[in-house]
Amino acid sequence: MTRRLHVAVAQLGPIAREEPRASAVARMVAMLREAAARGAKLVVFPELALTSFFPRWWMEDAAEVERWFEREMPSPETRPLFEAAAALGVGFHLGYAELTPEGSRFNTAILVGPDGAILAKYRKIHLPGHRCHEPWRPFQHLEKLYFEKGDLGFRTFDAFGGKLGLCICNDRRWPETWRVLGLGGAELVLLGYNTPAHYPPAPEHDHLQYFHHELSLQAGCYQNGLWAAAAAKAGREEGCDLIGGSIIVAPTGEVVARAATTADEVISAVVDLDRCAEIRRNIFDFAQHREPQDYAAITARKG
Ligand code: CDT
Repeated sequence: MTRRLHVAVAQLGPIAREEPRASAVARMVAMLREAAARGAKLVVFPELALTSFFPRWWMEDAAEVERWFEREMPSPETRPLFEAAAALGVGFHLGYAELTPEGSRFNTAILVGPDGAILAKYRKIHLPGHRCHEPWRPFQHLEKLYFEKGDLGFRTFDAFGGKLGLCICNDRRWPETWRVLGLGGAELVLLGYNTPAHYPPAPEHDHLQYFHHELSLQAGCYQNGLWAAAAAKAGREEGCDLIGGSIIVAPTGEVVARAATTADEVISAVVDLDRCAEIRRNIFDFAQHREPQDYAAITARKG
């Protein structure tokens, strides 16, 4: 008896600066239907999936910044996604900019069950980029300015017949993310990303963007014996190229599904959660082989 979960990743093509949330939601509902028609039970949407990737713009007016954030979830604009998913009996993962009642701003992801109820929430911990306007850049990356560091930790959740973990974009590059989720027993990690193809501080690495993305995912999965499903916001968005490459990766580190475009695209795979044991009972049997007394530097110091 294996635990099989049909997972889809719904990659989004670019979202224009003035594109209303209702349009992005309609695109996501169309992909939700396609995924459900294939038999998927869980659909992964990208990071900040409701709008253009706004941290690329320096904005001084607080009201201009706030318009990118969600005060409630679901909201009148996002409710159609929740209703369509519940009608189809499909769960989903959604990234969005969250403004809390206390006024905190987070880069957030939620996991929604097949009945439309929010099961889990994660707030991005590794915020990349910078805090100040850097006009020399062709575009900004102001996540450190517009978001606070997430305050929910890397938790794991019992859902969809397994143990799920969430992280967001830059988190995927950090082995600590994967290890903490792995130690929490995660069998499937869901994540969304917006990764520019051009990295202004080190443009000599531009040609490696897809490689570093897959390298991070494959290493995280293999070294922790878990699955991952990663959804891109991709394509030329307001003059900025975002990589595609949405993938589903097995606990062996093998890519089992990969997007072929940088547009709206659904990929899917049947994920056997019991395959995590192939790795976890062998090469990375944590209980047998980890030596945490020699890892103190990881939490004792930052850099
Ligand atoms: N969204 C996000 O975290 N993007 C970063 C871009 C590189 S750092 C400016 C990433 O790690 O993909």
